[in-house]
Amino acid sequence: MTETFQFRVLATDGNARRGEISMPRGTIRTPAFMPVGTGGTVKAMYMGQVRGLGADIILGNTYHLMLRPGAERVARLGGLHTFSRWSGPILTDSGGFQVMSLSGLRKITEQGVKFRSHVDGRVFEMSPERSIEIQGLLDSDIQIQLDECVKLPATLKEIEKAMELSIRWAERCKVAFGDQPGKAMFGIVQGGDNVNLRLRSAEALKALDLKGYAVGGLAVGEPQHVMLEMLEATCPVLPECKPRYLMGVGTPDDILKSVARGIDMFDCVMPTRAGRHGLAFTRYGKINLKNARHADDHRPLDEESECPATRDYSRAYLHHLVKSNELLGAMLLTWNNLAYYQSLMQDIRTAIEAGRFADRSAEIQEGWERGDI
Ligand code: PRF
Repeated sequence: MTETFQFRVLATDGNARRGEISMPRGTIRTPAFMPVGTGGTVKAMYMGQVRGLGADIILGNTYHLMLRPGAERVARLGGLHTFSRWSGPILTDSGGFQVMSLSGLRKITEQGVKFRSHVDGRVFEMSPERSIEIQGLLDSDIQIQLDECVKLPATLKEIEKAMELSIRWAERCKVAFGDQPGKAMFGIVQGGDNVNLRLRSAEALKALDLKGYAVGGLAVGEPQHVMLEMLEATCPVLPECKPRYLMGVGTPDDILKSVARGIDMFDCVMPTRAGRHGLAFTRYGKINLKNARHADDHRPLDEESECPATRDYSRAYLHHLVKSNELLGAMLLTWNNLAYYQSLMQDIRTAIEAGRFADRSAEIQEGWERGDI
């Protein structure tokens, strides 16, 4: 642990990087997966369980927390770490993407975004400066610039306009963030599915000399090969000595392929949300516990796992819980899924260190394809 925010690349294997972010609240081993704790909770999990699975950092959302319970209130209650009882680093998303995907009636101007809350219909305004102020009130360790993310497909003009606006907002966020040695503010590369726009965005942000770079505007409707092409174009332009965070991605397969292209950090609702919908991620691929074929299956999801949810409960019991809409079903499957994601990240980190990332990726993919029966 250190007083200042630092990133070191410890090993590389092809374009894959094994690194470490050190900051006052803890060390983040990369490639890292950040469980999503939108409203100050990783749904259906105790923070102790999340930590126990090996998560070094979790994500929180400016948008949700500003609406409820309110950023000033969280600050009065001691900040998000004290409030939620997570003592490690927290990264907060800026709210731009959630405004686009969740709120009703929104208006984007040079000044910022104006939107209607999905909670109670109240109208809010958020400038890049206010987003950083809120993230500060939450006491977020890694803050993210306000951006405009367009859903794909979109016209070149729409993508370019949002990308240019995001660059200007990055500059304003950098000024608003100021000099905070123990914390970081990341910029977001935008540019949709266009390589030239991606390169322009990455170059402009690089010139701002930020402490880290997110890649946004992907996994928003385009096929996987397009996302990977954008990463292949973008990552080589970003500084080698700064962490790279692919926002809102993804499936275990997306993660393997993005690490191979130089991404260091991920977040996604997939393991937590899928867990609440009866879907389990395992070494053998995805298992839908709603399916009647599990009703008499006494086997656990994976008897070799160290996670109690994965190792100790029969598929028949999990099927029963899911079918009866029991809270414990969501809890056990979320636990299993986050355990799988964290074990995948550890597997990836070990493989990069050993210089066998490509081989290990192929083995992992074979496991998913082979299945368990
Ligand atoms: N911008 C922000 N948050 C995000 C995204 C983005 O483009 C995405 C896109 N996958 C997920 N979360 N601010």
